[in-house]
Amino acid sequence: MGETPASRGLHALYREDPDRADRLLFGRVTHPDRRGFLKGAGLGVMAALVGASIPFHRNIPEHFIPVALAGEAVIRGKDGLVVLNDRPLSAETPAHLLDDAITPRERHFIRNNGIPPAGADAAGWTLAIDGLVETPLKLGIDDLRRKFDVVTAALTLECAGNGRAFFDPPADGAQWTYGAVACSEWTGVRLADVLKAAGVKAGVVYTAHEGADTHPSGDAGRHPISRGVPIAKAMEPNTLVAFAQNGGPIHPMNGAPLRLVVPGWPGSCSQKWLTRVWLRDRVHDGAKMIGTAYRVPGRPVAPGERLDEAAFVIIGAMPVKSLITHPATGHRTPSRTLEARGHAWAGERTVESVRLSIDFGATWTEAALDPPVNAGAWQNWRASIAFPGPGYYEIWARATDSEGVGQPHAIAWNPKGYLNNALHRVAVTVV
Ligand SMILES: Nc1nc2c(c(=O)[nH]1)N[C@H]1C(S)=C(S)[C@@H](COP(=O)(O)O)O[C@H]1N2
Ligand SMILES: [Mo]
Repeated sequence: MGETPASRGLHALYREDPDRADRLLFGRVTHPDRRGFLKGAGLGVMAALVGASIPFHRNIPEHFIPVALAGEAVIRGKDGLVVLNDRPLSAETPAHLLDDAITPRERHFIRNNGIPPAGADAAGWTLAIDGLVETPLKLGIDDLRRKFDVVTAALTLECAGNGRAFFDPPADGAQWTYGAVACSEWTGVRLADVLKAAGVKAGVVYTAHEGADTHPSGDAGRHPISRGVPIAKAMEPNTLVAFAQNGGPIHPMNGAPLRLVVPGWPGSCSQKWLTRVWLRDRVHDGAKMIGTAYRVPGRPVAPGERLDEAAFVIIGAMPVKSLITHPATGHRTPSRTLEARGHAWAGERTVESVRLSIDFGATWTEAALDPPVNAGAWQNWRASIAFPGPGYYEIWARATDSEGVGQPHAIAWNPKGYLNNALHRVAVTVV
């Protein structure tokens, strides 16, 4: 439970290695003859980020950062997200902006491992279902709508690296604090129905997912990310192939026009810009499935301990966690009472209780906790808090799941900075 590390900022990224920054953010390749000339997909990405076409794009100098993106993140259709930048665009939502029961599209975090496709078009989109199936399918989004039950569900997505910023010793990767989690309402079809239509052959063990984004290296043969899930997880009724978010189009950075939503598992299983799901007779070995990606040691380890790759296991269901979305940390108030509220979720389990403490964990009181609106949705909680007098307080929240497993006070350290579900604390000063 450490300090929020200062974001390095886009400018720092450009200072360290401007060519790499260009490539990571915009897929912009510096040509020796026309240095910095931005075109094609890179231009599309920049236009999508600033929210308009760029009439004078030919004048853009090399290593240029649109002022709209510098400092405070201003991403078209996004509100108040903080850009992290050691990878292709990643942006998280401050906890107090996640106050809504259903996360608005403009506050859903963004985690890109590659260069998003520019101008992804719903009309021409196709999803291939192949591998170990009776009948390989190619389906447009209209086919999905027409041939299968269309369902809507509030589904929690959390990056497995959420909370990595607090690791000590630090872990490489996007330095998420609390805000790589969201629960939007997704509309689409059940992946199970689509796979059944193709006919799942005997011996299928795992799915393999592919999307239309491209690798930051520019190598067309490499996927930025291609993960999968055990076939049983793919066949669960709340694993969706989604074409709408909160009743409207999916945000371009959240995978429009088609994505998977696999609630309760690492966000990385929910392939964005989904073009293909293939079925395999073994655990998928695509990009970010192998080595130590999205894996944790199979046993507790000491902070900083070095381990053999063989000691790592693939992350499945995410652990129990809670977030305080009101008050915002740093809240100052003359009032001795306030209503605290937030969300809690527990992978494939439900949350049984959320308890709050204002005395650094000496005593705890139970918050009022709603059931999930549907399987896979986070649960909302609220509690009235009374402070004994003026001074500095911390509100601590601790959720316990349906199996009696609670959030830890300290991080269960692991080398890649995954699964930090230590309890959330916010500072409140009563004046
Ligand atoms: N095609 C594609 N799908 C992807 C990713 C990506 O980089 N490319 N990132 C994954 C990761 S690591 C996470 S946490 C979620 C984040 O979804 P979001 O960006 O919509 O919040 O998308 C997943 N799906
Ligand atoms: Mo992620």
